[in-house]
This record gives sequence, structure tokens and C-alpha cells, in this order.
Amino acid sequence: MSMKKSPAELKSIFEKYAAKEGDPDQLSKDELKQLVQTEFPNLLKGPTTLDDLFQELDKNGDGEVSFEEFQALIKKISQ
Ligand SMILES: [Ca+2]
Ligand SMILES: [Ca+2]
Repeated sequence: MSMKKSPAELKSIFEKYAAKEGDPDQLSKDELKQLVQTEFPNLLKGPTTLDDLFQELDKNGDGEVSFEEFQALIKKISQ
């Protein structure tokens, strides 16, 4: 399965999952979990757990991942 997605696709993926609960512009841990498990399951096949990933992405520690913070994941999957 290819991990490659266009920037527009990534933005629409973020928006689709971020809108599921709470703030529609932010991913909660549950939303991130659904996003990663559905769209990027390979990310969790290594030693990285969802908790690790969430902590890594949530740079300002507010318990949600903004689209800006999500960029780090995009970078990770496009390597
Ligand atoms: Ca949300
Ligand atoms: Ca955050």
C-alpha cells in the first residue's frame, strides 16, 4: 500500500477526522487514532505507539493536534 498522498488529500483527511468530535479544527487523541489506523496503519507497525505519536505531534500540549501540528506527521509519512 502506498503511503503517498497529495497535500490536498492530506488536508481533507485531517478535516474529515478532526470534525468527528469536539473542535472541528483539532484532532483529539481518539480522532488521531481513527485517522492513523484507517489511513496510515503502517505508522504503528514499528515501535511507535499511538500515545508516543500523539505526544510527539501535540507540541503545545493542549491535548489536541492542530493542522499546523499535523504537518509533522505529514513530514514523517512523506519521508
Ligand atoms: Ca475534533
Ligand atoms: Ca496541540
